[in-house]
Amino acid sequence: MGPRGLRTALIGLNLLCVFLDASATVYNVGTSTMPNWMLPNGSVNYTEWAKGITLRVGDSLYFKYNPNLHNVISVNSTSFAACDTKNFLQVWDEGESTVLIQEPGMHYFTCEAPTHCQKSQAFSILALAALESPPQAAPSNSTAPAPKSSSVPALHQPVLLNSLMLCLTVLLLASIEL
Ligand SMILES: [Cu+2]
Repeated sequence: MGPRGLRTALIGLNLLCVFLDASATVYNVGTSTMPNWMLPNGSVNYTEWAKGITLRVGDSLYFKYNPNLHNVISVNSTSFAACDTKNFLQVWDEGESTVLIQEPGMHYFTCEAPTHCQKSQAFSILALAALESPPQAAPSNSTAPAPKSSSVPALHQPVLLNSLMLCLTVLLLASIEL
């Protein structure tokens, strides 16, 4: 690839970085207080929280919890309805988990610890396709502030910054090649 090809590739990469930064959101589950994944104690209602989120494929859910007390499991709708934690689909247990949403549709999360699902440490959340418009919001134009930013209760900035830094690092390395 000549310098011209490299330059074109670099511009493409730059656009991809801008797109990734603008489109992917990391949501703190439930609350902005840390840890955020716990037995509901009156201050947090995961089901209500999930209703206020417009989740899209490519977004992530951030769980922070005491790994001695809790974990995160994804389950199917049947297991979710029955609080059956035996047949989970995936498990995260390191105390800090960023779960990337890879498919549209309903996603179901709970904790494997006995009775925690029954005590409402559980929620279901709908994921829209990556570029789908939310049902209630008109497409935003470039002059209006994005409606998403004002309604997002808790954005986990460090993770977003990490992905941005990764993009910038790749760009820097690519520009050195020029
Ligand atoms: Cu738990």
